[in-house]
Amino acid sequence: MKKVLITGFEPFGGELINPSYEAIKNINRSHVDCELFILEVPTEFYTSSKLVIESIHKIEPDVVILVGQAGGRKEISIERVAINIDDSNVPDNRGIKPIDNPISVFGESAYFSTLPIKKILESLKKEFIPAGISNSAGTYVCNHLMYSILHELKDRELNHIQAGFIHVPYIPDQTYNKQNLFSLDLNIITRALEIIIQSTLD
Ligand code: PCA
Repeated sequence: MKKVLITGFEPFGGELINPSYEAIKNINRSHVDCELFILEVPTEFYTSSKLVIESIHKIEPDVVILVGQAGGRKEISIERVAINIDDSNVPDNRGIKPIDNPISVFGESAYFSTLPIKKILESLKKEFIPAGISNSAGTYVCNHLMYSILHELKDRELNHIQAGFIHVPYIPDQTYNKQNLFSLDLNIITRALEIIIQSTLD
């Protein structure tokens, strides 16, 4: 049976929850045909990637799906690419606020997701879940984690491990006191992640 590592983030930016972690916790293991490992990751530039890299070497998964919150987005965003830059105007949960910093001095300018992004999109659309391909994971902790993992897999020649990043919108618990902000039900986000796992494995 294939092994899938799926990660979600701790809350950040004053939020009490992060829908990425809430959703991965809710995944119904009988809906996915794999051995599933879930991991909560701190919203911190350097510790996030260190922790996930350690877990990859320990678990030796076939697939790594990184998930994060993108408040304000109106669909499940299947990220296409991570870029070699940390640039933030808000501090991470450790107070770190890098400006124009390359993530890796020797790394490529960018790495593409190795998940089947178009196939995933089609599978989500078939179940009427709002979804799209995104061409920017930003320059904050999510992009940092996606870049670092794809760099590590390339650098260590672990090309058989598929990896990529999914951004999810807010859930209603986070938007009742914010005006005009889109949210998606937690059960829909959870279902989306089950579909993403399954269509990557199929
Ligand atoms: N979203 C942030 C970092 C943690 C998270 O869930 C981002 O998009 O960079």
